[in-house]
Amino acid sequence: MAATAGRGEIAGAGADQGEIVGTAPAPDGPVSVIDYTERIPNNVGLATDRRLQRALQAWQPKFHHWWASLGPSVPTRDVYLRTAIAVGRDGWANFARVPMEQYRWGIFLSERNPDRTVGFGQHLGEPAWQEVPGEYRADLRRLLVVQGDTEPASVEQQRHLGMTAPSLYDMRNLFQVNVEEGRHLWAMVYLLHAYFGRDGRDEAEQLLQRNSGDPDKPRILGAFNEQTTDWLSFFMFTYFTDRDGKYQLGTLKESGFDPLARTCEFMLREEAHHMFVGTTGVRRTVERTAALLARHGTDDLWGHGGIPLAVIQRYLNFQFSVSLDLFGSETSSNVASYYTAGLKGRWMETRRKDDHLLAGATREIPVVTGGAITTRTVPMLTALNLDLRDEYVADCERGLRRWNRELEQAGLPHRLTLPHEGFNRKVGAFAGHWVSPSGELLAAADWARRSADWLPSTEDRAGVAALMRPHYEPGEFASWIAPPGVGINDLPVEYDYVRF
Ligand code: BYC
Repeated sequence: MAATAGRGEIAGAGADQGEIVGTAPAPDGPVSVIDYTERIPNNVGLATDRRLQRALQAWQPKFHHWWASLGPSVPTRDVYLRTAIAVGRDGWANFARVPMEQYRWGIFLSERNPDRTVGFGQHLGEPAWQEVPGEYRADLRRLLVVQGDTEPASVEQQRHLGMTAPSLYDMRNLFQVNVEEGRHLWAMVYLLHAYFGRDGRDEAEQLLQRNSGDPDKPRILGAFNEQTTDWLSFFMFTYFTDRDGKYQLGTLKESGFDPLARTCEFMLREEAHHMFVGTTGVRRTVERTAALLARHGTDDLWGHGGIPLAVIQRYLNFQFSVSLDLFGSETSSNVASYYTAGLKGRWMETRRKDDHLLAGATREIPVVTGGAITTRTVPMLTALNLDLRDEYVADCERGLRRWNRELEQAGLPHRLTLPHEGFNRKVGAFAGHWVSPSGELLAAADWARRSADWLPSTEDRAGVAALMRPHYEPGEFASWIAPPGVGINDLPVEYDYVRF
C-alpha cells in the first residue's frame, strides 16, 4: 500500500541512521522518481543540459552561503526532516535525520500531462506552452521574481526563532518549513535559469541579494519586510501569510506556461505542511490560553505562563491585515492582463463553470468615498485580485472556527474574529483610510487613540517575548502552548526531533 504525504518511510536502518536514498515507497499512482545521485537532485533531466546544469551549479554555492549566513541561526547536529523523493500522487516524502547544512535542495516538477491545454484567457484551448511566449516574457519573469522573492524572505524573517522554540517538535516544524521555502526558491530559480537566459540568471542573483527588512535592498512585498518577532507571530505568519502563498501558487498552477504550472503544483503539496503548522500552532496556543482563562477567570495570563486572548487577537489582526495587502489592489490592470494572456488564472479555474474569458463580466468592489465605505461596479477582469482574496478570506474563516471551538469547549463566551478587510491596510481601496476591526471608518485622530487596542503594542510583544524560553528536552513544552495530539510521521510527541 502506498505511503501518503506526511507518512513517508524512513530509508536506511531506522529513524536514527536514515539517510536520503532509495526509491519511493511503493506508489499506487504514477510517479517520477527524483535522481539523488546528481549534485543538484532533480527530475528535470538536468544531466542532459550541460549549460543549464553548469549555471545552476554556479548558483548553488551562493545559495549555501546565503543559507549559512541568513538561514536558521541555532546550531544543530541533525533534524528529523522530510525530503521529496518522488513527485507522483503518492509516496513522495522520505523522513530521516539530516544535518541541516546537508539537506538536499533540488528541482522537482509535477509530472507533465502531454494533453494539457491553456484553461482561460485569449489562448483558451491551445496546447499549454513548453517555452515562454516572447510577448509574455517580461510579465512571466516578474511573476516568478515576486514569487521567488518571498521564499528566502520568510527564512530570513524566521532566522532566530530556533533559539526560543517551545519544544523540539515545534523546532523541527520550523526547520521543515525553512528548508521547504529554500526549495521553493530553487523552484523559481530553476525556471528563471532554464527559460529566461541571462536576465533570468541576473534575477536569480538578486533573489539572494535583497534581504528582509534591509533598508537599501528590501524584499519586494510589504509583509516580507516585517519582523517575525516570536513564535506567536510565526504561527500567525504560517497561518495567514503562507496561506496567501497557497492561493497565489493555486493561480500560478493554472498558468498556460506549463513548467510554471507543474512547479507550483508540486510546491502546493509542500505548502500543506506550512498550513498545518499555522493552524495547529495557533490552535494549541488558544487551547492553553482557554484552559488558563477558564481556571483563573481572568485574561491577565502573563503571571500564569499563558498569552492573553486579547493579545492573540491583536497578533491575528496584524497578520491578517498585512497578508490582505499581498493580494494587491482590488482593481488591477496587471491582473487583468495576466489573466487574458493565460499567465495567472483564478483559484480552482478549471472547476469554475463560466466561459473562462470574463470579457463582459462585472463585480462589485469596495471603495471609500464621501466619508463612507460603499461599492462600485468594475469589469471582473480587473477585480481578480479581489476574487482571489475572497477565496482566501473564506479559508481563513475555517481555521478561525477551529480555534473558537477550543474556547467553546472550555466553556468560555470569548471568540476570536477576523478584522474588517479595510482594517490596517497599506495597499488598495482602504490604503490611507482608518478603519476599525468592525468596519467603522474613523478620523485619523480616533485611529491614533484607539489603534493600540487593535494592534500588538510594545508591551504585548515584550510580554510574549518574556515567555519565549527554549525547551529543548524531548517531550517538554513551553507553558504557553499545549502539546500536539500526535507526533510527526507517527513518531511519539516525545521523540527527539532535533539533536544538538
Ligand atoms: N507590497 O496592480 P497591483 C508566498 C505593487 S506569498 C509591495 O494592485 P498586482 C509565501 C505591485 O507589484 C505569495 N508592493 O498589483 C508566503 C505593483 O507594482 P508595479 C507570493 C505591492 O500586480 C509565506 C503595484 O504595487 N506570490 O508564496 O495586480 C512564506 C500595483 O499593484 C504589494 C505572489 O504574490 C505589496 N503587498 O498584484 C513564503 C504571486 N502589492 O507592477 C512564501 C506573484 C502590490 O506597478 N505576484 N504591490 O511595479 C503577483 O501575482 C502580483 O505581483 C501581486 C500584486 C498579487 C503581488
